[in-house]
Amino acid sequence: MYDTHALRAAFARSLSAMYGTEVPAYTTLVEVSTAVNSDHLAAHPDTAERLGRIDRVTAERHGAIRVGTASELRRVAQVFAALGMEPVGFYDLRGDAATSLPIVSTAFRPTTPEALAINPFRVFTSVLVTDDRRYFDAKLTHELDAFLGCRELFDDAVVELAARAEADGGLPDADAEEFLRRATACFELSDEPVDRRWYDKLAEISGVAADIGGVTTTHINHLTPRVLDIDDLYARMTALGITMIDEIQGPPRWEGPDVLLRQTSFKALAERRRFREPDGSVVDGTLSVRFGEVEQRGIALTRAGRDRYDRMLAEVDARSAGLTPEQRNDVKLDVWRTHLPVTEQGLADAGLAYFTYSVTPGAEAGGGTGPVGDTTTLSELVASGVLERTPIVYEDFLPRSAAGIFASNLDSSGSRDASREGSARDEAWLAEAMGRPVHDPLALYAAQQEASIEAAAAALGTTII
Ligand code: OOG
Ligand code: NI
Repeated sequence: MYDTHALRAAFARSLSAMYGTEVPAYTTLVEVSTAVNSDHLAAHPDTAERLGRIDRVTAERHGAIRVGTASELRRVAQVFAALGMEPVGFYDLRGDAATSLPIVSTAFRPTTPEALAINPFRVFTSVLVTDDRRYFDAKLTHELDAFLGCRELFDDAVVELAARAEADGGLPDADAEEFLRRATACFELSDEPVDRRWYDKLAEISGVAADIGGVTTTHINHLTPRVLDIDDLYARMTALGITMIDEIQGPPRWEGPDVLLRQTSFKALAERRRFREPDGSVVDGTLSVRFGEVEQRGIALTRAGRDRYDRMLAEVDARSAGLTPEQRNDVKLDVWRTHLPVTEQGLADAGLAYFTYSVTPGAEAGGGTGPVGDTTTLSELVASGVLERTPIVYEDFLPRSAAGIFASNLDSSGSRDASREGSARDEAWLAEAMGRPVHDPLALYAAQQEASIEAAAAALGTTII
């Protein structure tokens, strides 16, 4: 029997093995990431595992996939449900000029600390907005919907096995292996010829639209390992002659705590694909849509922390127009030092980040930490050594970083007519399409923090404010 968590871990391994054969540079990236992590642990044994144990971090991956319709989304949600991965968060990447892609997205991931600890595999999943008039006119919407309506990304057998796995909390060995094999195959790059005229027509509007709606199958777009030191990773990949995008997205490297997410990527080499030409002949060609990405994760921010982060980004933008990536990084650093507390305690006291709290072993035994009053504050209990504070890791994505990763890896940025109306898509649309609720990521972190405080208060017999 494979339970849900074993299925998820096995699926992540299976996808990783498949992707390694398809994109050899991914294997290099995983090797370098593993070396960065073990060297970082050796150099900083006391602090390296503050944001995750080395075995979790080194096995950790996120993937990205893109689908075309609500019904494809519903089916892929069923596949992920079999793996204990639920939709978390709504991302609208059509937004402003900085995030202008005809898609909306969610992330499928485990939602409990226990499941995340076993295997945190997550997949950023985007769905094309085929009727957004800023990108597609009515005729093209019609053509796209007709094309997408004829294809089947996830066959009935895989969806049925997934539904059984979800209902039963796992599958017997033979069924599990069949499910894993079939589910992995759904994400392989297809050898079906690509209709050149149709693909190019969409690519003129948007590379993402072509990647999603220009072909009859889907594929895993990238698989991202996690590192403990992304600057070191960047330097090592560059030294190997692999050209990375020109900056690390998200927060800068600085002396304070890592928050949210830092990501960078390299463009994959062109991959061989077959094309069907307008005259019907099939010829070899290439497409380069898949790439390598790597990330370093930091502490989850509260609503207030996230608002501050967004204002900081806006300040960085305002101050760094026309600057080089190095100069932009200096601006970021200055903004960080001005606006963000430089310690975990500072973040906690200002209510900017999420933490869990646990009673220290000494305090539990009643040993020497002094009396705990009827009512105490969290910071007092931490300062007096009664409680230990541990950061909650950010398990989600950042729209700006995602858009930056998309944009820097597309052959063409495409075109968008901002004067036209977009079409309505929101979290409720997403939930309705999938027939499943979409979790609010901040609510998940807040509940985890709250539960730890309640448990600590009960153990100490005090009220914590
Ligand atoms: C998804 C891009 C977003 C990330 O890590 O922010 C993403 C895609 O390329 O389909 O994966
Ligand atoms: Ni990614």
